[in-house]
Amino acid sequence: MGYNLAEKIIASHLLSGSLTPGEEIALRIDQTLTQDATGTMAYLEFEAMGVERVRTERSVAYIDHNTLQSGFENADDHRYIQSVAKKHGIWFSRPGNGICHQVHLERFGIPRKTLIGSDSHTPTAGGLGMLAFGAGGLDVAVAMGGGAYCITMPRVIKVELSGALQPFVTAKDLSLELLRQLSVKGGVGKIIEWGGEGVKTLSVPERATITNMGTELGATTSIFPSDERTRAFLKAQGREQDYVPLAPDADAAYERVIRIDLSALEPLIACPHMPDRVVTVKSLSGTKVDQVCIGSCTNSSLFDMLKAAAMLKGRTIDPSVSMSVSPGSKQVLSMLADCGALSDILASGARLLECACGPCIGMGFSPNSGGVSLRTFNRNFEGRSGTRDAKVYLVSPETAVAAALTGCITDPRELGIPALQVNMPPSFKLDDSAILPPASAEEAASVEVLRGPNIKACPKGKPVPDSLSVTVGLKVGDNITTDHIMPAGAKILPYRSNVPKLSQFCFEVCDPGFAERAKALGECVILGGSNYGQGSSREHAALVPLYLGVRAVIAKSFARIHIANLINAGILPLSFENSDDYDRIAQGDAICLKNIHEGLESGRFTLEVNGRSLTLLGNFSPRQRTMLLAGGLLNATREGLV
Ligand code: MIC
Ligand code: SF4
Repeated sequence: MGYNLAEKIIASHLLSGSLTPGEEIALRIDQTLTQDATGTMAYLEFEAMGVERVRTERSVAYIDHNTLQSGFENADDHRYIQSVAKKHGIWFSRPGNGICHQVHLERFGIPRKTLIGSDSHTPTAGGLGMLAFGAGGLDVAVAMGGGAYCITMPRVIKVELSGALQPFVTAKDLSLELLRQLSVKGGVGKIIEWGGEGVKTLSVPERATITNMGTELGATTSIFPSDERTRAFLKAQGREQDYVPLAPDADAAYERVIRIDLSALEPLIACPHMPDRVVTVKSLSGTKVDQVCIGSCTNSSLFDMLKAAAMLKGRTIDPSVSMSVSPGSKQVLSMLADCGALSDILASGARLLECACGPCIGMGFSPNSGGVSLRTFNRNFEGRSGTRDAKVYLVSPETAVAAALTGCITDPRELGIPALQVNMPPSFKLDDSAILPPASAEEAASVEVLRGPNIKACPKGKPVPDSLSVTVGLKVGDNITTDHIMPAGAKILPYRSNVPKLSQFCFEVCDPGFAERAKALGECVILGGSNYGQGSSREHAALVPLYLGVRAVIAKSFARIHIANLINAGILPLSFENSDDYDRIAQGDAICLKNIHEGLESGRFTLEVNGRSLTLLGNFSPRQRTMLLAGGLLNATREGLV
């Protein structure tokens, strides 16, 4: 049997395990990336490991999330990341240079290589034929130190594309269509591989939009072949030497094949507050819109910006709409300026924001109270925009501009604008002056690491005990995101390196009293529904509960990166054998878990609650058992156990 794309890269990077789905595999990692909101913690963890110089082929630290400096915190963290990167062999992308995924695609991604990043949208690089995973900061720190990245071998599904996108229908609509079909849980445990004749019609930035949003499906990663379009993109980036072809073998096998005819797609929109609440734009036609945002790692390429500019040229946005445009990188912004498209955007009445995540993570530009915001982003979780009662919809740049021009949700095909003719340039503007190289090995010793007062110690994991008698500190429902567990936004993000302060906001969206209650309880467990912890890779969604005394999370099912982060933190994640048992436990109940150590071996645990005995499951690999018994990955690494 031949190999598919994912198997080819996995086979060539496999350190242990086999390509059997469900088995734990250890992969050699060629490249890593971090961003600033998760990076400070990742580099503190890296420092704690005592490795002098990164052992990857390329590691890059980006500053793109915490760019509002309304106090010393973010500026201090940026200085820390810059100095620690310089000392340990890591490239540093300065604030203003762009969003990590966009810049990595432009300047560093290489087909057939492996990449892990402390950001859940790291699979964006799959648009270039890279096998790229979002991971917790600690996993990235371990990979920087030359350690393996361990995951459960996923099943690989193929999406076979035919036809070609019609005018005003985009790669974003294709992503939304897959979310409509599969839901935010549909990709869990799977790699999504894109193939078929239709692939040739998609440029690398369009492919990157699609692999970016594979994260919203819960997929382990997504990947496109590396072909002549990939070569053309790399050549235009002055990196043709990085081109390597990648195609599946003719007899490659897939768990399932989904067929999509690109020609049959139409503009789609995801409704509040989940990326899979997808309907046609037409069906919401006429809904009043208050705000429109174009940007984020999903839709901020030069291609996306040029399309938006072409639609805005010579037109003005509706006076009732506030519109922002955040180009994905300095390269995109300066090329927009050079060709005059930036003037068209500004003349339309849109506001230019810096090349950063910005409104996507609530770093400014929050909507008005109860406002309707149409965004070209990838997530619309409740409260994420910074305005609790805002209604955020996810759309393509074309649909976003249509709403900005008319003041209400509008199918862009109905504007009467002729089909857009936007071609990628034969060469991009190359200026890497905002990417600082690390110090040489000789100079490194004299580089001082600069730490500000916002950096506080990381909480220490405790070994999982043999029995646990605690209270259910919180009960939540299905699809709880990491934005619920550990909210972000301009007010909270500056405390990412200060867990005690950050802990005040834990679960604030669901239950503002949780943090105080957990502290009063001393130790507790959390009860969750299905797909618990979906969304971001932020390990703070595990570290903060650890700090608050959470010893176990019992849920119907977990999202991939979050369950890894819980285990890395030494928090026991267990699921129900019978999911109806979820209804038999209430917040405030006293529970007792006995013979946990035996359960770690057998995969079965007994929970006593309200006079009943319930069975919980937890199938851990030997490595995961070691981590849980050591109180997390950092302890296990320090003790030389993994
Ligand atoms: C996000 O989109 O939620 C983030 C902010 O980029 C996160 C990382 C973080 O929380 O710092 C992600 O996607 O992993
Ligand atoms: Fe930044 Fe938003 Fe992308 Fe996360 S999803 S990396 S916050 S742009």
